[in-house]
Amino acid sequence: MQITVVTLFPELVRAVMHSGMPRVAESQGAMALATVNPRDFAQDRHRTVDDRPFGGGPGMLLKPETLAAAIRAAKAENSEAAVWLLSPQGVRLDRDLVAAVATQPGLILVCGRYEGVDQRVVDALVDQEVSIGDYVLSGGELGAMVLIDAVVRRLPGVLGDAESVVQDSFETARLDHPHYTRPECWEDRAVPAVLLGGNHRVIEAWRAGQRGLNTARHRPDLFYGQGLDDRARAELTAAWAPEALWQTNEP
Ligand code: 9D3
Repeated sequence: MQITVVTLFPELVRAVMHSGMPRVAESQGAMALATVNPRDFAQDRHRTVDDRPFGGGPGMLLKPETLAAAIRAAKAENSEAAVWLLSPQGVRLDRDLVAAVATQPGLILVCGRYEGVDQRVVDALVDQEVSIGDYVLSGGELGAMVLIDAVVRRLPGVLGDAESVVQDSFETARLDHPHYTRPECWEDRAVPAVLLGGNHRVIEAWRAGQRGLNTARHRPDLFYGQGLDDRARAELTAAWAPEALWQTNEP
């Protein structure tokens, strides 16, 4: 997937994106990241990219000419990509949106700064506005990085087997089960005995039950989304009556 970020702070985007999972994805050829800086399209000797809003009010806006030139340059090198503007008034980013965009050949992410962008550029060149949540950020860059990190994890072949399992539980709308490492007893707190037994079928049933409980408690919207379905019932059974599972001692 080709991702082009239109930003006044390309070094910020590159620093974060060229580490961790996005770097793995780039080295595998699953993702290619480029940046386009509106400042490179400024005409005057001060390389101006912002201007005051018509009608008054606080703050500055990104000028239409330089922002549009940058978006058009991004489209020229990433021709199959939709143009998304990171903006507080966009649709909320969620796992469905991440999953949908992960199947696309390309994506252009436009980062606003200051008070925002000239509306005519949005009308002319932006396909969709996307927000990462109801809080105020200083600009779109952190939103773009959140989106890229989430999308990269969904690209085929980027994650190893171990992490794909975690991805599965997320994909199927469950929170994680609790995790424990050595020592078996730490400050009078014991690791759940089921994890020490080595019966992997039972351990997986216990973990599924814990994921169900965790989800029911912290995200009832996810757990009860389609009512109390068969899967939720099975998880609750595993969580509340584990001894029924422990007695089936097949390895
Ligand atoms: C305090 C300024 N606000 C006046 C009511 C408007 C405003 C303008 C620009 C608020 C935030 C921003 C910059 N934010 C983003 O570009 C942004 C963002 C966000 O603020 N929250 C959640 N997701 C996103 S994605 C891009």
